[in-house]
Amino acid sequence: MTALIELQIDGLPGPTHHFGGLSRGNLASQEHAHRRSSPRAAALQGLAKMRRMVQLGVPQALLPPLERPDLGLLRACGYDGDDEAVLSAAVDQWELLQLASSSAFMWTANCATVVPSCDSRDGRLHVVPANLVAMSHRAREGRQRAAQLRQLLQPLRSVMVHDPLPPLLALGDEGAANHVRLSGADGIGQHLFVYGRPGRPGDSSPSRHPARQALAASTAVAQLCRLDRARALFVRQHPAAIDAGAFHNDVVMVGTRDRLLVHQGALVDQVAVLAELAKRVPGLRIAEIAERELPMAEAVRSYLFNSQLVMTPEGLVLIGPSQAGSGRSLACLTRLVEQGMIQRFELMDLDESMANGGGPACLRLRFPLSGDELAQFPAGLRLDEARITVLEAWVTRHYRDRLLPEDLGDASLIHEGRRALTELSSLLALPAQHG
Ligand code: SUG
Repeated sequence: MTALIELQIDGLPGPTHHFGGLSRGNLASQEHAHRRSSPRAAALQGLAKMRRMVQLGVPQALLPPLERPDLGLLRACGYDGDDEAVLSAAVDQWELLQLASSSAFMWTANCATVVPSCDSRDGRLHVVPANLVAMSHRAREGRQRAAQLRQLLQPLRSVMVHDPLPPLLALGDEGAANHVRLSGADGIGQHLFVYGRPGRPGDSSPSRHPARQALAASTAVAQLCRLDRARALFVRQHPAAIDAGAFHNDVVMVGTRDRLLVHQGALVDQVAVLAELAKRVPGLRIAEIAERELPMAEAVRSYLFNSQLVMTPEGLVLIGPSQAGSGRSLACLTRLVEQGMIQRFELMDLDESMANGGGPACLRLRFPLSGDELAQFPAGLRLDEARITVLEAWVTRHYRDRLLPEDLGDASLIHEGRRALTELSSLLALPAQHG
């Protein structure tokens, strides 16, 4: 059994990072709607997390931002002329302008589902970019990411980047935010796919907030990834969890290898699901946090479960958001250390991302790779501390310190964004990307 190395691929917000209030059911996005944002702080906070990973000895890479404003979207709506004219003409179409300016691609957990080559029947590393159709401001990401990933991951011989699933609500796919790969001592991967939309007879809908992931999408993704049925389990997010603000399963669950941390109210039939997982994953250790220890509403506020669990030379370290550093969330973390579930934890300030509902785990996509695959991974995307220092200077040069929603109509953002991306491509020695 070849040992898998988990590469963390983080996204970065672009220069139009703002609080659009665009995600219904995402309580932080609603609460911070239309406040002033700091694209620069958002990017620097993300880079600080990446730096910490590198310092911990965790392999880390970066996925460059997509180009925004998305003038292609505006042109498709009939706005024409040169780029400035297109943006200026759309200024009174407030909602459309926000959709075109969304920087939500920064949360790369939603970018794709990844199945390692040791788990697929054809021995390929499968990447299925998520179609993200549930939210209009994210639905353009899928095809754009697929094109970007195909271009950037070319050196990886085993990789197969699929097309996103067809853009149907009934095939709504949110990527790795609703997928957990576990493996026990035998190294065999077990894949937990969590769907939210009613998918089987008798499934009820959440009553307050929309569910995003469809069962049909999860099964399609598993099929595209050539996963044997015996390696995949399809389970349902609890509608009450969605109604409490867990719009993605990774707001109430995180797992890796033989560890699973989960809130008691995360899933329908949770007792049976956890028993089945324990059967399938030899040596699996489950920390199920009870409602009385940490009420669901508090778990959603602190984003405790949206932490990263990373393997380091000193053992499994949990990287969580600073919001989890007090009250009952802190007590849970302390207990996890005492129980030996994790070696220790560190909390980070990711406030600009958190204010839009994105914690540490939302900001990264995990690529489980063999040693050979890691060696083939594009060097331009890999990060070390020196490169992160260069990127911090790049952010400071190109990202505004403050952005108000009404600034989104400012045509200079088009040029600022392009200059930033062009320079990033040359800093990382990547092929230039536009469109
Ligand atoms: O899709 N927020 C994102 C947050 C994604 C978090 N990802 C994971 N849990 N994996 C979303 O709801 C808010 C954008 C705004 O309101 O401007 C936003 O899209």
